[in-house]
Amino acid sequence: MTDIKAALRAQRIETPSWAYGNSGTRFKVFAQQGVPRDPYEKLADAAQVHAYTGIAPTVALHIPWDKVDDYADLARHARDLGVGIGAINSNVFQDDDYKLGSVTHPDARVRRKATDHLLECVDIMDATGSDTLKLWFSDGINYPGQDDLRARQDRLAESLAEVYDRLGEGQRFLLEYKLFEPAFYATDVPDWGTAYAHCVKLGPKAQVVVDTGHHAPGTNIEFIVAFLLREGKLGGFDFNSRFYADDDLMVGAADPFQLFRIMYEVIRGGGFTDEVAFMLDQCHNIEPKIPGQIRSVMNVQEATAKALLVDRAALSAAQQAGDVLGANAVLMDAYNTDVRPLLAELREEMGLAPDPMAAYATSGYFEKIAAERVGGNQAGWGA
Ligand code: AFD
Ligand code: MN
Repeated sequence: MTDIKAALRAQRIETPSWAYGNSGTRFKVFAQQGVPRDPYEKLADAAQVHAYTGIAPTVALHIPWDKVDDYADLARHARDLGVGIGAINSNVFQDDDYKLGSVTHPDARVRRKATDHLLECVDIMDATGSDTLKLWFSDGINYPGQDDLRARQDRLAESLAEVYDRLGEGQRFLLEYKLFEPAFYATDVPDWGTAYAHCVKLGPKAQVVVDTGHHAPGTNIEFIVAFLLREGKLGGFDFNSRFYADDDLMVGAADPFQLFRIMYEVIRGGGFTDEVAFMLDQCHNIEPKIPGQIRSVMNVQEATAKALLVDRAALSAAQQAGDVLGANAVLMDAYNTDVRPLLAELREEMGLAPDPMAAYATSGYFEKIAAERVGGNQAGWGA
């Protein structure tokens, strides 16, 4: 059990700055009390998640939502709070110019503008010391005939190649796919195969990020994880969960068994290392922001603990012997283990409260920010 605890102690989960701002659906964004007004306050809230879980030390930024005059100062502020800047997320989906696409747009002027933004994100990586650029393109078309599917792939490849060549030593980009939305007929990076193919062409600094909310219902995500790991192309995760589409629910909330199976394939495939970025990408609509992130981190931790409990020797023996029920039983034994006592023990050994949710709830932090953060512009969509 000591090696499992050591592995759990070393786990790192990154929270997204945009999780702490107001967010919602196209129908309504419900503003909440105490929401940050700027990236500095977002980092303060993210630092609370790390303070209570002990395994969430980095925060992903989103540009321009987290634009500041001095990124080195922002990185210093993060360090003073006990956290660090993680992945830099580009945003080529909210400018009016991008209505018909960004890097795949038919107009070369728009493509140039979008690619320049991606290059600016690499400049910010240099300033913050981030090693990871996350690229998600909302690019796509709504009607057959609207644009040329193949030409859009050519444009995408051209922009990706320019960004790839700009990456410095130790830097990489993670290309994210999403089946649909906001485009309704064809999305230019819709699935893992498209992302994988572009990354293979570009080289080792280009990898795929699996956003668990971005697949068709019933997709076997752990198969994708196993395959990408085997190819050295699993750059990381954007964890969340969904019942129907890209619902942005707390990871593990909709299907904890799937999260366990994903974490099992990560561990089995040798991906439980710093090479794979375990990031949350959840914009909660009605959940209180900080507790929603704490619970999400705990859900990943619980799935990981269960996956680490799998008796790999017994499983392999049963698989070799073609013992269908025996092999399944080995996996289910681990999944059905209540790991909460183990995690509570680990937290106490780490000098943390055994129940992070209860500890945060009674800390008074929410009441403090609700009282202090009055006025100003609350961060949210586009902020
Ligand atoms: C949206 C996109 C995608 C991306 C995230 C941050 O769907 O998941 O990773 O914004 O840009 O959720
Ligand atoms: Mn994502």
